[in-house]
Amino acid sequence: MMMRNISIKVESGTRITEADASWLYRNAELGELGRLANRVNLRKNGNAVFYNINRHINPTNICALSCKFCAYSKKPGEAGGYAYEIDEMLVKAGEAVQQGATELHMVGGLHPRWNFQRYVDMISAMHKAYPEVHLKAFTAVELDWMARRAKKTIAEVMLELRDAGLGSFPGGGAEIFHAEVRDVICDTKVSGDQWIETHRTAHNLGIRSNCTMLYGHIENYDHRVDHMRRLRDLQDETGGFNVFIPLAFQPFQNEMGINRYTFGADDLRTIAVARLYLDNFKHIKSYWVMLGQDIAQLALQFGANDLDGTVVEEKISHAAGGRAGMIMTRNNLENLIRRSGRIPVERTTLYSPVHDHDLTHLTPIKNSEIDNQMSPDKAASLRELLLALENGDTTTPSGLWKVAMQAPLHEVTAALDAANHSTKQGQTLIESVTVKVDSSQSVGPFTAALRQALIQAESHVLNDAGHALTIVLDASELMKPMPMAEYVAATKSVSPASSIVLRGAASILATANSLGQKTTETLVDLRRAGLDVIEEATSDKNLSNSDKWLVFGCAQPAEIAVIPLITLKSLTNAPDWSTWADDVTEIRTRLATNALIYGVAFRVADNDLIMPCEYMKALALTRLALPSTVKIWTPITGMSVLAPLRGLGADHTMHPVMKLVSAARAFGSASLGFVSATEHHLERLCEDLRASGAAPRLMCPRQHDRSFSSQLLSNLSSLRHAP
Ligand code: V47
Ligand code: SF4
Repeated sequence: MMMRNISIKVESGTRITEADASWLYRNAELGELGRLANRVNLRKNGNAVFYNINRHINPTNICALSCKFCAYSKKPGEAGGYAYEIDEMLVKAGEAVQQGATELHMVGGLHPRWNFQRYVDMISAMHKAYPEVHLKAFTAVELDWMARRAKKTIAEVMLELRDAGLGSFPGGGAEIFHAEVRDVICDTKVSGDQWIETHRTAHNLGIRSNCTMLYGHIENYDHRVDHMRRLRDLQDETGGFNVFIPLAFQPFQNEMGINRYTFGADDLRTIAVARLYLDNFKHIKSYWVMLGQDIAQLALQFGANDLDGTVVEEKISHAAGGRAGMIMTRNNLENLIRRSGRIPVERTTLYSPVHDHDLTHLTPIKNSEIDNQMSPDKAASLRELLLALENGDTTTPSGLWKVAMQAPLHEVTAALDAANHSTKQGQTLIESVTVKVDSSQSVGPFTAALRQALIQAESHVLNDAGHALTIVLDASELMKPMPMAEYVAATKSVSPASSIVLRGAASILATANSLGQKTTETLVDLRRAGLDVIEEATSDKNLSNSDKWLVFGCAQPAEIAVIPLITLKSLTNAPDWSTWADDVTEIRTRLATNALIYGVAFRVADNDLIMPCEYMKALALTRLALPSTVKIWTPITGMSVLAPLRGLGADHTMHPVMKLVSAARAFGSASLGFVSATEHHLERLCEDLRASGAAPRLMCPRQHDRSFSSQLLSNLSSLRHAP
């Protein structure tokens, strides 16, 4: 009801209130919120997404203040401190101009020995050398510092800098305005009111500026909304802000004891709420440096219309653990934008297209993207297909292919929400914790290694959990001529309560062939030895479809469950939607006759270039196209391919891929599948899942014959959630 009321307000151009924004933050379904924000953005900015060619130059990291969140600053004399000479800055600026930069972004610490003239000289030298480049420099905090040192008013300082060649002010130093937070994280900085007053002064002098909000530390949603309210009020008064930039907190080396990145779901929510609440702002920036490229791209579907620039040398977030890389090329930026279905437009600092012909792309979209981009006939046929999917009707591979190729992401999520799948956004299942054993050694050492692995898994993850984890054996590694059943039996004897999974259908077929057996006979033997599940391996993609389904088909009478895999591969510039559509259709058909399809795993092919937007669309469509009775697993490893954020959280910060995992819930992901006991730091993973608003719940394959010990059950109670 509340969402409906807010939607009606937004659609009719009525302002939403602080209470509405706060409600959206706390209660809105992410998919629905994103759709609304996306519509508002399309209406304001059309299909174009801005980027710019710029370079950051941070003149010094030596700073008189000690903000608690800042990993960048150094005290005078402290190791690692630096202060560039103006000549050094000119060299950097020259390189940037060579590479086509239209903007230099300069902010830094409050150097105790720099007087105001130094800043004026800096701007003046840069402007004289490169008059065509826009100089966006100095935060309200630095301006206050200069004014106090020079005993001038802020307005005087601003005018002198402008006369020297400064173009506009960036949005830094805003952090969170509310005193409850500001007094804790940066009590010596200018107050929220002073920050606002400084930007008011700039706007009144005709100098435009940006504004930011640092979120994801100790603030709550009300503090964020209060922050945005003050910005909206000033924008009403002056209209002088170019853009709003939410800055996701980077959690290293701070004095606040926070070691968690913001979750993707929170990043996207923040972009969307900002787009809806800040109705008097034309632009919302998805700042890739803080968000990571993956979430930054998704944010373009949640209300953002600007990716910022090439950046080149960014020190503030990287000192604090930012993992996004420092440089982005024009090609990268354009690719991220194009592959999210938008049109890249290079902009100036003040948001005009650099090339006149790009103006034509900036046409607002009044109705839906479908209506805007297709003939009425095509749009009607696409709608019909989406409706069929929503109703659970069978769809042909070519129908699926067409939807995947043509439907914008949000049309798919709308159908997914309407289909009302049993998948609850709040829940993330872990389909059992797994132990993997090197099965390429002979049975004796293998058994010893298995014991060791179980002991380690227990101590590492589940304490005294009892031997009831899932054990995954890589079928392709088992010794030749393959006494597979022997290994399964050995595994069962070491750990009778565990579920045993063989990964790799091809090797099972090869075993049957080498033993001169029928596939069914081999599978019956394996079942007798204790095998519970066959999981398709990535390497099974070399197997023909009929051979694969021969193995899976024979598994059913042997009472072995199967987990087929859908791998999203890429063609030159897009996912291979055709193969994906064939795979989904095949599984859908098989589901009608095979009751032992335990789940369907969905992942991106290793080393393949699939974009987060494409992954989410494929996930939502896969969920839509398969009956809700079958679970879809989105393994962490299958998602980490997307993000350049590699590594498995071994440093005990948040699992880097968790940014995507939390966002994927809005696109139909409810299960991570098997999670490896050693690789994934299970306790931290569960803690992160909970912090991201999900309730992790541990499942076990073959529930009907699982025999968890009471010890295990009590140890796992913290992972459990009432169904
Ligand atoms: O004010 C400091 C933030 C800001 C961390 O105007 C941190 O176009 C995250 O304002 N994690 C400076 N953020 C950067 C800034 C900016 C960046 C890009 C574009 C524009 C623009 C402005 O960086 C500071 C502070 O809020 N910051 N430490 C941190 N650990
Ligand atoms: Fe200094 Fe800025 Fe860091 Fe605060 S955030 S300590 S003012 S460099």
